[in-house]
Amino acid sequence: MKLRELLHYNNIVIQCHDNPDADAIASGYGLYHYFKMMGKQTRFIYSGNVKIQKKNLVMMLEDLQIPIEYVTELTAPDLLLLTDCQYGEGNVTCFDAKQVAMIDHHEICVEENEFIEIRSNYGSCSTVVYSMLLDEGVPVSKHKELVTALYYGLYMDTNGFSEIKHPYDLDLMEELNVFENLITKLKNSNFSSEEIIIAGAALQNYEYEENERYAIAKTDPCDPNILGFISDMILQVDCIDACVAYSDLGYGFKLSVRSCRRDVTANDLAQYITEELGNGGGHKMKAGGFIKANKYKEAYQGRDFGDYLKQRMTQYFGNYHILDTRSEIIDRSGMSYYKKLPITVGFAKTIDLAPEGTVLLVRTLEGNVTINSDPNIYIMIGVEGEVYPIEKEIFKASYQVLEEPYQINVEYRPRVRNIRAEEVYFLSDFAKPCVNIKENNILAKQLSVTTKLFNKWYYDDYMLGNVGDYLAVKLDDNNDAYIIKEAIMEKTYQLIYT
Ligand SMILES: [Mn+2]
Repeated sequence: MKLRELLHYNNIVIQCHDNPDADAIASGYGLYHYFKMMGKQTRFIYSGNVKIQKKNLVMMLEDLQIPIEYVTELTAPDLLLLTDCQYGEGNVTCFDAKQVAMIDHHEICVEENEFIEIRSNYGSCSTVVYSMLLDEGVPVSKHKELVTALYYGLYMDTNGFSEIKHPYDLDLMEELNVFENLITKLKNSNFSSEEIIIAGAALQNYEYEENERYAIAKTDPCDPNILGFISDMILQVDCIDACVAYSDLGYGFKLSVRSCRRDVTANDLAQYITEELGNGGGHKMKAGGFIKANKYKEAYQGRDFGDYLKQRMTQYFGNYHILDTRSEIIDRSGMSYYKKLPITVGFAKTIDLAPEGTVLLVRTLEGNVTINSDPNIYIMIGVEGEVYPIEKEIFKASYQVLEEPYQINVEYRPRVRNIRAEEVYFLSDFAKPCVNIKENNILAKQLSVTTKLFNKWYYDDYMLGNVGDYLAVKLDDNNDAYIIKEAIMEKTYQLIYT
């Protein structure tokens, strides 16, 4: 769904979930701003049993002059546009409307159609709205109130930017035109005195698992932002290497995950815990997650959530294999020969992007890659928009340049940031297509256990191989091993013989 597709409605009501948080308010305000700007008759509302009371939210509404209204009744508008929630879910009051549309970043709970835009891999709904506004050509950065609201929405939904997931989240986090003083004020009126007591109680009563050195802390109902604070503290305990803090919000469980183990990233752990019940993600040390109450109930009727969590953690820690190619020989038994298919990918010369010696930050769906501009270094762009540097010599020996325009169709087009000049551009605008010409055979087998692979490039981080993904080795170097994701393997390699 694109925002411009909703412009034939005249009477539009934006509604966020009951008991709105900063993200719900900010994303709704972003939408309100857009439809107002396009000359529509627009209202921004919320309902439920309670009006907004939290100090920081009241301050946010006042300082940014966000025209949100509390209502208990609504005359059916032409379009009811829900944000940060889904129609029919327990956390939002349902009003009648001629047409209902929704924008959200939680796990999808409704049937998809052309009026639904749900991006579960985004850290906040503010980020979804931010990218949708950019798609409509709205110069978001110029509207200081708007950027500040969206920035704060993301800040609050990701535990102070620590549990960020998507490259668009990073783009929003780096917006500069925000009211810094207001942000500082808001950040420092985050907890009420009751909430700090709740945090204290959670810190006193966490559960500890000695063998795997992890902890689980439960809080009484509170602002989910307390969770990040609690998990950050617990992780610093000398005998704890991983932890989860959680809170039962009624309509679901909010989780904050931390890890400092080399073989467990918080991101993987959060994804594993929330698998099939919600969504989770973040980074190496910090991640967050959410599990929907109804999905949990369906699957584990009546079971204590703390018990579930403990069992899930035990399962996680006991169920993966670690492979370190620097210290062990890869077992080739059961591997088959595969040939790399000639596939068109993209490349750009770093020197075309910035003068020699410039540090370039390339942002992709998988994270940031730092590459120096150098006449001998090119940047490859893979089929999924993944990016990696390659030496000119190797490139020339392996690829043939094609004389046609380069096209890329991925969720997030890689962006290049010239840190010195503070300029941002699309990598694809500087890229040309090319195709591999070198015979590039490998040995590979499908994994039957979750595998975490360390090699000479992945020393601090591992490459994660799930069941079904492939463990591959180069023919000429037994210890040059890596993981190829199942979907990528099918697209890029062909089986020669087993
Ligand atoms: Mn949200």
